[in-house]
Amino acid sequence: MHRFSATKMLLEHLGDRPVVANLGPSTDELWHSGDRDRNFYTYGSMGLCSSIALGMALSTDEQVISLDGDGSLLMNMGTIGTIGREVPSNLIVVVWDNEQWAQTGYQASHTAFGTDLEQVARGCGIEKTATVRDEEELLSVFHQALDEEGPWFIVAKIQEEEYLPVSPVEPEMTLYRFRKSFGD
Ligand SMILES: Cc1ncc(C[n+]2csc(CCOP(=O)(O)OP(=O)(O)O)c2C)c(N)n1
Ligand SMILES: [Mg+2]
Repeated sequence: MHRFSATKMLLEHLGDRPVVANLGPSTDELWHSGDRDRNFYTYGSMGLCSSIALGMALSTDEQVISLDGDGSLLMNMGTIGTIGREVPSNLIVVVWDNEQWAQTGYQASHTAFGTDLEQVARGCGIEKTATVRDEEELLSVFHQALDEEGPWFIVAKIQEEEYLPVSPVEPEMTLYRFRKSFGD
């Protein structure tokens, strides 16, 4: 499974729901899949994608989707514990797990050596979890996540492919329009 194709697929099915993307290629590929007011790009903020999505989920009744990365989550694994503690029923975390810190030179991450982020989530009390390896499985569990209360934690195993151009995201502007999309 490739992240860009899978991101496009998820965007086609998630309607108007807010999406937070991990820094680097996850953000670039979300932008290339379709820039929208409700995309929140986390350039530079390694490890904070699911933390930001958690804060949003606790502040709105809408379902919030986090498109995180294995390396970033490994760096801030406490986020998973906090999700397990707060149990936000409207949070869906998808982890693009390429078993690498890809953007900085494809260094193998812990998930290439046996760390199982789904089991970490379960150990933190998150009951709705899955690990998927192709788009069909991902779409099936994603629909379940949209239909059933969460929090959901879905590890999507992916293979890296050539990067798309860096998206021309201007952080202040995207933050402004993202906030505005929630109304007053
Ligand atoms: C605090 C901090 N440390 C290091 C970096 C450099 N850095 C940027 S992206 C990245 C790798 C992120 O890995 P992952 O979340 O798995 O995403 P991938 O690149 O594999 O898509 C690193 C180490 C950073 N931006 N911030
Ligand atoms: Mg990675």
